[in-house]
Amino acid sequence: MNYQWYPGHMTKAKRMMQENIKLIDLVIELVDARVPLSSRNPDIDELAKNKSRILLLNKFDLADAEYNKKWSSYFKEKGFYAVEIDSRSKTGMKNIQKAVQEACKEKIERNKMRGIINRPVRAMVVGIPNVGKSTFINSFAGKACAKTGNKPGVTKGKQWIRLNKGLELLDTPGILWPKFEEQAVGMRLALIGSMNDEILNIDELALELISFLEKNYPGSLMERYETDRKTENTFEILKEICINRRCYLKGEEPDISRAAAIVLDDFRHGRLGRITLEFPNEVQSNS
Ligand SMILES: Nc1nc2c(ncn2[C@@H]2O[C@H](COP(=O)(O)OP(=O)(O)OP(=O)(O)O)[C@@H](O)[C@H]2O)c(=O)[nH]1
Ligand SMILES: [Mg+2]
Repeated sequence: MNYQWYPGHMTKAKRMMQENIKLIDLVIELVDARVPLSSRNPDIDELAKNKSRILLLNKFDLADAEYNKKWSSYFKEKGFYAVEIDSRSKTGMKNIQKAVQEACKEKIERNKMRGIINRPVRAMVVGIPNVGKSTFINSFAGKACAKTGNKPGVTKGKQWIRLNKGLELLDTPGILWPKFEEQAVGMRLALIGSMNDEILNIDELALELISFLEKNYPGSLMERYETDRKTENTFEILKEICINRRCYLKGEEPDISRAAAIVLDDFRHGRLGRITLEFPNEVQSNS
Protein backbone atom coordinates (compact mmCIF):
# COMPACT_ATOMS: atom_id res chain seq x y z
CA MET A 1 0.00 0.00 0.00
CA ASN A 2 1.23 3.49 -0.78
CA TYR A 3 0.88 5.69 2.28
CA GLN A 4 0.17 9.31 1.54
CA TRP A 5 -2.37 11.84 2.78
CA TYR A 6 -1.93 15.51 2.14
CA PRO A 7 -5.34 17.09 1.59
CA GLY A 8 -5.81 20.76 0.71
CA HIS A 9 -6.66 21.86 4.24
CA MET A 10 -3.11 20.95 5.30
CA THR A 11 -1.54 23.23 2.69
CA LYS A 12 -3.82 25.98 3.93
CA ALA A 13 -2.98 25.23 7.56
CA LYS A 14 0.73 25.34 6.84
CA ARG A 15 0.37 28.74 5.22
CA MET A 16 -1.60 30.01 8.22
CA MET A 17 1.15 28.76 10.55
CA GLN A 18 3.85 30.47 8.48
CA GLU A 19 1.89 33.73 8.60
CA ASN A 20 1.45 33.55 12.36
CA ILE A 21 4.91 32.39 13.34
CA LYS A 22 6.17 35.98 13.69
CA LEU A 23 3.78 36.50 16.63
CA ILE A 24 5.10 33.43 18.41
CA ASP A 25 7.68 33.13 21.21
CA LEU A 26 7.53 29.37 21.64
CA VAL A 27 6.65 26.35 19.52
CA ILE A 28 5.12 23.46 21.48
CA GLU A 29 5.44 20.38 19.33
CA LEU A 30 3.41 17.31 20.24
CA VAL A 31 4.59 13.91 19.11
CA ASP A 32 3.00 10.54 19.73
CA ALA A 33 5.06 8.63 22.33
CA ARG A 34 4.44 5.38 20.39
CA VAL A 35 6.22 6.81 17.33
CA PRO A 36 8.28 9.76 18.55
CA LEU A 37 10.34 10.13 15.39
CA SER A 38 7.87 9.17 12.70
CA SER A 39 5.36 11.62 14.19
CA ARG A 40 7.75 14.56 13.84
CA ASN A 41 6.85 16.58 10.78
CA PRO A 42 10.08 17.81 9.11
CA ASP A 43 8.24 20.96 7.96
CA ILE A 44 7.90 21.99 11.60
CA ASP A 45 11.68 22.21 11.99
CA GLU A 46 11.72 24.71 9.18
CA LEU A 47 8.76 26.64 10.58
CA ALA A 48 10.17 26.75 14.12
CA LYS A 49 13.76 27.61 13.32
CA ASN A 50 15.02 30.46 15.54
CA LYS A 51 12.13 29.91 17.96
CA SER A 52 12.23 28.48 21.47
CA ARG A 53 10.80 24.98 21.45
CA ILE A 54 9.53 22.26 23.70
CA LEU A 55 8.64 18.73 22.73
CA LEU A 56 5.75 16.89 24.38
CA LEU A 57 5.69 13.11 24.15
CA ASN A 58 1.93 12.76 24.34
CA LYS A 59 -0.16 9.60 24.81
CA PHE A 60 2.63 8.17 26.91
CA ASP A 61 -0.04 6.09 28.65
CA LEU A 62 -0.39 4.05 25.43
CA ALA A 63 3.34 3.58 24.87
CA ASP A 64 5.77 1.10 26.41
CA ALA A 65 7.00 2.57 29.74
CA GLU A 66 10.56 1.35 29.22
CA TYR A 67 10.81 3.02 25.83
CA ASN A 68 9.18 6.22 27.07
CA LYS A 69 12.20 6.68 29.31
CA LYS A 70 14.60 5.87 26.49
CA TRP A 71 12.96 8.28 24.08
CA SER A 72 12.90 11.06 26.68
CA SER A 73 16.62 10.64 27.23
CA TYR A 74 17.17 10.49 23.48
CA PHE A 75 15.54 13.90 22.94
CA LYS A 76 17.11 15.46 26.02
CA GLU A 77 20.53 14.40 24.77
CA LYS A 78 19.72 16.21 21.55
CA GLY A 79 19.06 19.40 23.52
CA PHE A 80 15.24 19.38 23.55
CA TYR A 81 13.09 20.30 26.51
CA ALA A 82 11.13 17.06 26.36
CA VAL A 83 8.22 16.18 28.64
CA GLU A 84 6.18 12.94 28.75
CA ILE A 85 2.47 13.58 29.15
CA ASP A 86 -0.96 12.01 29.01
CA SER A 87 -3.23 14.88 28.00
CA ARG A 88 -6.34 12.92 28.72
CA SER A 89 -5.66 12.19 32.37
CA LYS A 90 -3.41 15.28 32.70
CA THR A 91 -0.45 13.24 33.94
CA GLY A 92 2.84 15.10 33.51
CA MET A 93 1.19 18.47 32.93
CA LYS A 94 2.80 20.07 35.97
CA ASN A 95 6.23 19.70 34.38
CA ILE A 96 5.27 21.78 31.38
CA GLN A 97 5.17 25.20 33.01
CA LYS A 98 8.79 24.69 34.13
CA ALA A 99 9.85 23.62 30.63
CA VAL A 100 8.12 26.69 29.15
CA GLN A 101 9.92 28.99 31.56
CA GLU A 102 13.25 27.36 30.82
CA ALA A 103 12.80 27.34 27.06
CA CYS A 104 11.76 31.02 27.09
CA LYS A 105 14.26 32.18 29.71
CA GLU A 106 16.23 34.42 27.36
CA LYS A 107 13.14 36.03 25.93
CA ILE A 108 11.66 36.69 29.37
CA GLU A 109 14.95 38.21 30.57
CA ARG A 110 15.26 40.35 27.45
CA ASN A 111 11.75 41.67 28.06
CA LYS A 112 12.58 42.42 31.68
CA MET A 113 15.64 44.45 30.63
CA ARG A 114 13.42 46.48 28.37
CA GLY A 115 10.99 47.05 31.18
CA ILE A 116 8.35 44.73 29.71
CA ILE A 117 7.00 42.60 32.52
CA ASN A 118 4.12 40.16 32.61
CA ARG A 119 3.88 39.98 28.86
CA PRO A 120 2.42 36.54 28.21
CA VAL A 121 4.42 33.98 26.29
CA ARG A 122 2.72 33.19 23.00
CA ALA A 123 2.98 29.57 22.00
CA MET A 124 1.91 27.76 18.85
CA VAL A 125 0.84 24.15 19.46
CA VAL A 126 1.78 22.04 16.47
CA GLY A 127 1.92 18.40 15.41
CA ILE A 128 0.53 15.78 13.09
CA PRO A 129 -3.23 15.04 13.00
CA ASN A 130 -4.82 13.24 15.96
CA VAL A 131 -1.71 13.53 18.16
CA GLY A 132 -3.75 15.26 20.89
CA LYS A 133 -3.03 19.00 20.42
CA SER A 134 -6.54 20.18 21.24
CA THR A 135 -6.88 17.73 24.16
CA PHE A 136 -3.58 19.02 25.53
CA ILE A 137 -4.75 22.63 25.27
CA ASN A 138 -8.00 21.84 27.07
CA SER A 139 -6.19 19.99 29.85
CA PHE A 140 -3.63 22.72 30.24
CA ALA A 141 -6.29 25.41 30.24
CA GLY A 142 -8.41 23.44 32.70
CA LYS A 143 -11.50 23.83 30.55
CA ALA A 144 -12.82 22.60 27.21
CA CYS A 145 -11.99 25.42 24.80
CA ALA A 146 -10.86 23.46 21.76
CA LYS A 147 -12.77 20.82 19.83
CA THR A 148 -11.29 17.32 20.03
CA GLY A 149 -12.13 13.99 18.40
CA ASN A 150 -10.98 10.46 17.89
CA LYS A 151 -10.02 10.90 14.22
CA PRO A 152 -7.56 13.04 12.24
CA GLY A 153 -8.53 16.47 10.92
CA VAL A 154 -10.81 17.66 13.73
CA THR A 155 -9.26 21.13 14.10
CA LYS A 156 -9.78 23.01 10.86
CA GLY A 157 -8.61 26.55 11.58
CA LYS A 158 -6.55 28.48 14.10
CA GLN A 159 -7.81 29.29 17.58
CA TRP A 160 -6.13 31.39 20.27
CA ILE A 161 -6.66 30.25 23.84
CA ARG A 162 -5.69 32.75 26.53
CA LEU A 163 -4.66 31.22 29.82
CA ASN A 164 -4.16 33.12 33.01
CA LYS A 165 -0.76 31.59 33.54
CA GLY A 166 1.21 34.09 31.49
CA LEU A 167 0.69 31.93 28.44
CA GLU A 168 -1.39 32.18 25.28
CA LEU A 169 -1.77 29.10 23.12
CA LEU A 170 -2.58 28.89 19.43
CA ASP A 171 -4.29 25.63 18.43
CA THR A 172 -3.55 24.57 14.86
CA PRO A 173 -4.82 21.82 12.55
CA GLY A 174 -2.65 18.71 12.40
CA ILE A 175 -0.45 18.60 9.33
CA LEU A 176 1.45 15.87 7.53
CA TRP A 177 3.91 16.44 4.71
CA PRO A 178 3.55 15.73 0.99
CA LYS A 179 5.74 12.63 0.73
CA PHE A 180 7.15 10.17 3.26
CA GLU A 181 10.83 9.42 2.68
CA GLU A 182 10.19 5.93 3.99
CA GLN A 183 6.90 4.13 3.61
CA ALA A 184 7.41 2.60 7.07
CA VAL A 185 6.88 6.11 8.47
CA GLY A 186 3.55 6.38 6.65
CA MET A 187 2.56 2.96 7.91
CA ARG A 188 3.23 3.89 11.54
CA LEU A 189 1.23 7.10 11.18
CA ALA A 190 -1.62 5.11 9.67
CA LEU A 191 -1.46 2.70 12.62
CA ILE A 192 -1.80 5.44 15.23
CA GLY A 193 -4.74 7.00 13.36
CA SER A 194 -3.10 10.11 11.98
CA MET A 195 -4.18 9.33 8.44
CA ASN A 196 -7.72 9.16 7.20
CA ASP A 197 -8.78 5.50 7.51
CA GLU A 198 -10.99 5.85 4.44
CA ILE A 199 -7.97 6.00 2.13
CA LEU A 200 -6.25 3.03 3.75
CA ASN A 201 -6.39 -0.69 3.14
CA ILE A 202 -7.32 -1.69 6.67
CA ASP A 203 -6.74 -5.43 6.09
CA GLU A 204 -3.18 -4.81 4.96
CA LEU A 205 -2.53 -2.39 7.82
CA ALA A 206 -3.77 -4.91 10.38
CA LEU A 207 -1.48 -7.58 8.90
CA GLU A 208 1.48 -5.19 9.26
CA LEU A 209 0.52 -4.61 12.88
CA ILE A 210 0.21 -8.32 13.57
CA SER A 211 3.63 -8.93 12.06
CA PHE A 212 5.17 -6.18 14.22
CA LEU A 213 3.48 -7.44 17.39
CA GLU A 214 4.49 -11.05 16.85
CA LYS A 215 8.09 -9.93 16.54
CA ASN A 216 8.26 -7.27 19.24
CA TYR A 217 5.41 -7.95 21.65
CA PRO A 218 4.86 -11.70 21.38
CA GLY A 219 1.96 -12.73 23.53
CA SER A 220 -0.07 -9.53 23.16
CA LEU A 221 -2.38 -11.02 20.53
CA MET A 222 -2.51 -14.40 22.19
CA GLU A 223 -3.57 -12.81 25.45
CA ARG A 224 -6.39 -10.78 23.96
CA TYR A 225 -7.71 -13.13 21.28
CA GLU A 226 -6.51 -16.52 22.52
CA THR A 227 -4.65 -17.20 19.28
CA ASP A 228 -2.73 -20.43 19.71
CA ARG A 229 0.62 -19.40 18.14
CA LYS A 230 0.95 -22.55 16.05
CA THR A 231 1.42 -20.36 13.04
CA GLU A 232 3.65 -17.45 12.12
CA ASN A 233 1.54 -16.63 9.09
CA THR A 234 -0.05 -13.24 9.80
CA PHE A 235 -3.09 -13.97 7.65
CA GLU A 236 -3.72 -17.19 9.57
CA ILE A 237 -3.44 -15.24 12.83
CA LEU A 238 -6.00 -12.74 11.57
CA LYS A 239 -8.28 -15.67 10.72
CA GLU A 240 -7.90 -16.94 14.28
CA ILE A 241 -8.92 -13.49 15.50
CA CYS A 242 -12.02 -13.77 13.27
CA ILE A 243 -12.93 -16.97 15.05
CA ASN A 244 -12.25 -15.56 18.51
CA ARG A 245 -14.32 -12.46 17.79
CA ARG A 246 -16.97 -14.37 15.82
CA CYS A 247 -16.47 -12.30 12.69
CA TYR A 248 -18.15 -14.32 9.94
CA LEU A 249 -19.60 -13.54 6.58
CA LYS A 250 -22.41 -15.70 5.23
CA GLY A 251 -21.85 -19.28 6.30
CA GLU A 252 -18.56 -19.89 8.08
CA GLU A 253 -16.42 -17.65 5.92
CA PRO A 254 -14.20 -15.41 8.11
CA ASP A 255 -14.88 -11.69 7.87
CA ILE A 256 -11.25 -10.56 7.61
CA SER A 257 -12.03 -6.86 7.30
CA ARG A 258 -14.10 -6.78 10.45
CA ALA A 259 -11.38 -8.54 12.44
CA ALA A 260 -8.77 -6.19 10.95
CA ALA A 261 -10.77 -3.18 12.12
CA ILE A 262 -11.08 -4.72 15.60
CA VAL A 263 -7.32 -5.32 15.93
CA LEU A 264 -6.55 -1.75 14.85
CA ASP A 265 -9.13 -0.27 17.18
CA ASP A 266 -7.85 -2.37 20.08
CA PHE A 267 -4.28 -1.28 19.40
CA ARG A 268 -5.23 2.40 19.15
CA HIS A 269 -7.05 2.26 22.47
CA GLY A 270 -4.27 0.44 24.27
CA ARG A 271 -6.24 -2.79 24.68
CA LEU A 272 -3.30 -4.86 23.40
CA GLY A 273 -1.07 -3.41 26.10
CA ARG A 274 1.33 -0.48 26.06
CA ILE A 275 3.11 -0.68 22.74
CA THR A 276 5.84 1.42 21.15
CA LEU A 277 6.21 1.07 17.38
CA GLU A 278 9.76 2.37 16.95
CA PHE A 279 12.84 2.18 19.11
CA PRO A 280 15.73 4.60 19.66
CA ASN A 281 18.35 1.87 19.16
CA GLU A 282 17.10 1.43 15.58
CA VAL A 283 17.65 5.08 14.71
CA GLN A 284 20.45 5.67 12.25
CA SER A 285 21.20 9.36 12.09
CA ASN A 286 17.82 10.99 12.26
CA SER A 287 17.58 14.71 13.24
N1 LIG B 1 -4.81 7.73 25.58
C1 LIG B 1 -4.66 9.01 25.27
N2 LIG B 1 -5.49 9.58 24.38
C2 LIG B 1 -5.32 10.88 24.08
C3 LIG B 1 -4.29 11.66 24.67
N3 LIG B 1 -4.35 12.91 24.15
C4 LIG B 1 -5.39 12.91 23.28
N4 LIG B 1 -5.98 11.69 23.23
C5 LIG B 1 -7.10 11.29 22.35
O1 LIG B 1 -6.65 11.42 21.00
C6 LIG B 1 -7.72 11.82 20.15
C7 LIG B 1 -7.31 13.03 19.33
O2 LIG B 1 -7.23 14.16 20.17
P1 LIG B 1 -7.30 15.66 19.60
O3 LIG B 1 -6.93 16.54 20.76
O4 LIG B 1 -8.56 15.93 18.89
O5 LIG B 1 -6.10 15.64 18.55
P2 LIG B 1 -5.55 16.84 17.62
O6 LIG B 1 -4.06 16.71 17.60
O7 LIG B 1 -6.10 18.14 18.09
O8 LIG B 1 -6.13 16.40 16.22
P3 LIG B 1 -6.45 17.31 14.89
O9 LIG B 1 -7.17 18.53 15.34
O10 LIG B 1 -7.28 16.39 14.08
O11 LIG B 1 -5.13 17.58 14.27
C8 LIG B 1 -8.92 12.05 21.07
O12 LIG B 1 -9.73 10.88 21.02
C9 LIG B 1 -8.29 12.22 22.45
O13 LIG B 1 -9.15 11.82 23.50
C10 LIG B 1 -3.41 11.02 25.62
O14 LIG B 1 -2.45 11.60 26.15
N5 LIG B 1 -3.64 9.70 25.85
MG1 LIG C 1 -7.23 19.51 17.12
